[in-house]
Amino acid sequence: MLIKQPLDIRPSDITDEKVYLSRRQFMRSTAAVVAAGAAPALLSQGVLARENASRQVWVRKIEAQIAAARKSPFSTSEEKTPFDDVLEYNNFYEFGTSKSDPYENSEQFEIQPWAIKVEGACHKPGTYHLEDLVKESQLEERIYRLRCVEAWSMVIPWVGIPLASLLKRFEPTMNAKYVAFETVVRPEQMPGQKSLFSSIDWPYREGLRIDEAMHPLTLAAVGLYGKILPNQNGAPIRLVVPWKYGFKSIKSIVAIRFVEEEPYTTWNNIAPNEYGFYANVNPKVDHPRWSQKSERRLPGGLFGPKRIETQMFNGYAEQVASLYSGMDLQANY
Ligand SMILES: Nc1nc2c(c(=O)[nH]1)N[C@H]1C(S)=C(S)[C@@H](COP(=O)(O)O)O[C@H]1N2
Ligand SMILES: [Mo]
Repeated sequence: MLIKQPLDIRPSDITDEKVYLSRRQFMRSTAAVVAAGAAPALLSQGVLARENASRQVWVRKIEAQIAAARKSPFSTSEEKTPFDDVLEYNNFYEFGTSKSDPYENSEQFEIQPWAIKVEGACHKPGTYHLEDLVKESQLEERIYRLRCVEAWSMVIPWVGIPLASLLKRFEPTMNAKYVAFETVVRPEQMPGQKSLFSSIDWPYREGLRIDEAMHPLTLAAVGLYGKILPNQNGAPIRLVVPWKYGFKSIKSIVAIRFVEEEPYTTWNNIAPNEYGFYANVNPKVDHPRWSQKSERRLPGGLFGPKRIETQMFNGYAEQVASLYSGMDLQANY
């Protein structure tokens, strides 16, 4: 019996993640059945080794492209948050709700191959393989401030594709007023999605107005600190919208949908009075339970936390304020 191995599967063969996943599960269970029989270990090891090899080839390719990323004038010269802090202090509820959970629980998460479903108001809907999308893109390094709604912040050197250039390939139509994004659902690899106590109705969903999505600052990140994006930071592809609270920057994206109405977004739906659709960083609009006037910049100093003032639009007002001219930012928080 012939079973296609990952190395033989070309991106064009991959139609749908579900199809792929069942193929992979099939391979696993086949391996398991064979393992129970005559020539066990060798065969199942062969399958795993090929999966590993395929992943490594992919990582090498993408990291070569990351190394060749173009520097951006949008980068801040502020001191970067050290790599370890970026890796070990995260919000990624799919892996658990405490800050160290994503680091501790995401090691088994599989990022290759990765398909993205593109739907809605565009001329080129379909299922795209991430490998193809990245291969045909010029990557940029963007050192951005990241301001979480919980009032902590970091400075992170991302590498990615300007979202506008990615979205333009799908040729959105005039009806595309918003873009909706979804994170993968994979409870077998994401313990937070199995939790009975989760307040989130999976998948995690986010969205932007089309002009926000097309703004030159908006990035689809595939790397950070010159490496492929770590699992806990939203591998293999996540949004980075630097003038908005961190929860808008959705991780591990598997679906992009061009829509006419403001889409469902996860935190806005859980607590609309606390988390708006816009979620622009704004020191003048406090969270109902805490002030947004200042933030804790990570890491802390020798003598305790480093408190700094929060800037309007997280310091990107010059570039983005015009997107909201005439809008009441107290009402549209
Ligand atoms: N799918 C998904 N995306 C997510 C989150 C999440 O829980 N799930 N958390 C958000 C929040 S609240 C923040 S602050 C940033 C954190 O990104 P980082 O862990 O890479 O610093 O990711 C955002 N994207
Ligand atoms: Mo956040």
